[in-house]
Amino acid sequence: MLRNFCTRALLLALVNVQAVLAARPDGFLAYHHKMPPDLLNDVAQNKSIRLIVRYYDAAIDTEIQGLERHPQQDKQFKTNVMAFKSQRYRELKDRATAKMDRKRFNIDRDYSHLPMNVVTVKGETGLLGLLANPAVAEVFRDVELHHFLAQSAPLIRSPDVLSQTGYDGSDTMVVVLDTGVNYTLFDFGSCNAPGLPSSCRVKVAQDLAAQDNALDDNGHGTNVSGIVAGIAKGTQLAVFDVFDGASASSSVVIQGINWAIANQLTYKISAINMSLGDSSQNASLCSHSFSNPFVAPISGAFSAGILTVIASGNSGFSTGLAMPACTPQAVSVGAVYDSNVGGLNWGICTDNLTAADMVACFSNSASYLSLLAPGALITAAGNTLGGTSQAAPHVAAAIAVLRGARPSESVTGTLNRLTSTGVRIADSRNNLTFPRIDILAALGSVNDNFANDTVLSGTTDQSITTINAITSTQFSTKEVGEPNHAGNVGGKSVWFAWVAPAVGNVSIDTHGSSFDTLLAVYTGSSVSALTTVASNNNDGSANGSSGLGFVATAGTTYKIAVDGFNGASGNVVLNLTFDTNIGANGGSSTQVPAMPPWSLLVMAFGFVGISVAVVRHRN
Ligand SMILES: [Ca+2]
Ligand SMILES: [Ca+2]
Ligand SMILES: [Ca+2]
Ligand SMILES: [Ca+2]
Repeated sequence: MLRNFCTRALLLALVNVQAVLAARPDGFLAYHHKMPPDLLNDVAQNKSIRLIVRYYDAAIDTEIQGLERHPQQDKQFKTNVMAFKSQRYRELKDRATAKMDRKRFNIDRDYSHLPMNVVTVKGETGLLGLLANPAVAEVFRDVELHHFLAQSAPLIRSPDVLSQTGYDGSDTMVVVLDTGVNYTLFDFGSCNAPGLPSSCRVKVAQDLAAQDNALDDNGHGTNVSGIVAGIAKGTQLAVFDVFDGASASSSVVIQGINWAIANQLTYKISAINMSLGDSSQNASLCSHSFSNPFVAPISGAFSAGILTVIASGNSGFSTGLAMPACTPQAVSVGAVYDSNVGGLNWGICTDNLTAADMVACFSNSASYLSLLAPGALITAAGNTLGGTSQAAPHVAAAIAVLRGARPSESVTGTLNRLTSTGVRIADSRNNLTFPRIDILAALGSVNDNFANDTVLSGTTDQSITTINAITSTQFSTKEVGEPNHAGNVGGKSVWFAWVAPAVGNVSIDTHGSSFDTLLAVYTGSSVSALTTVASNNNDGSANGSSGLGFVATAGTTYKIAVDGFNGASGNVVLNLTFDTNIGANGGSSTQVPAMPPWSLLVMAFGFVGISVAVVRHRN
């Protein structure tokens, strides 16, 4: 009996905190799952508090999910779905807030495309009235965020890995939520106003926080925007000043995310960049924390086709990311040095030595960190800064480039490109490895489709020209109507085109490729109506490589397909040798008419470290 009593006493002690809550006449216990545990302190003595509120209705959620899974996803359909969602969220919020006691409840801010708004409630009664509303799913404090450490330092170049590709993020937009942007700078098109002149890269620039009458009163946003503009030289920008001095309210930042969702279809927004956060250390994804109001907004952006890129934070944590980088579906980004910049003291930590691809000591890391990118030291728009703030916009720009190249790819597919092709970098602090973005590798084989073939051309030197192209077939596909190359079903083809400059012997092989290849050469202008010139699966060389030869006709365009046996994929090495010795003149190389020295241009964007080589014979 006594023992039983002791056990019950212990249990009572353990539940003491809840018991106190339960004992309250106002019955907050029933709603503890909707609010941060210590929120009651904020409304003591009838104080007012501003809260971000998320509303939920299961029936609306089911309706929306059904529409988002609908097979028809053209622009008109997406526009209709977006309008429908906005309308349903409007109805949900109107219904819920109509019942509120206006003396204790005020709506401060609304988000047109999220099931959320920002309200002020007064005292325990006001808070309880809000929580008791069945449509209210949870409430968050409107926490203040800051932009991450920025340090001026001597100049290093801003890496521009896109200089050799045609893809620059054209026909996309990146939304930057920061301290604003000085769009009058040359980097943005020397604009007079957003979108003026029409070449101005910044199409939208607004203060969402209190108007400070400055384009950028800090310089942080201009640097971050400049990195995006410099890496994705074709993308447009919408830059919102979400900072009031040195801090940004979550509710204002969410306003920027809402704008991106509402305008995704208008501007083809591919990414949101948030080089901001708090100082918290989150060892795992912060999906169920009353301290993170960004879960629903970032999820909303994701389903609208927008990736939200967030700096991991500069606290030097090796086992945790800041909020909101910790949010599920956020693309969190840590920083590496882009070169040896000597020793650097960051205040919070010191790197005595630095080197390219070394993780910076300030860069927050955790097992779930998405990506690494250059973040120290980056000069952009006339300002040199270092931090995860500078790493994030490299990723936002990379996303713009990838989405510009493949606008209809899923955002999951785009992210997978970056994570699966990135260079693996070890973080010596926690012995974890993370992918450092490699935009060229992530672009994959841009010559996947027949219509996008990579044109091979080269300098001929007397009679023999050899061209080597390297590309990756990792993300390639087989098109409708595409023939089986060399008699095998394949599945991941890439296409090259080559115009024979004269009559001659052509030898093509895939020697050196990393997988069992199929090779076929065709003439014709449609993937479903091709005439086979030659094809081969295995020519007896290593790894199931392929090789073939034929006599080329002057001026004919040959379409060359490389696929993988039974859908295998990897890095393709394509070697083409053209010999005019058997040509019309029929004589030796010295009798071939001199040809103009065409400059070699192999537009093979597919794989990092593309090598293009002309082997000159018979000089
Ligand atoms: Ca401003
Ligand atoms: Ca401001
Ligand atoms: Ca293909
Ligand atoms: Ca083969």
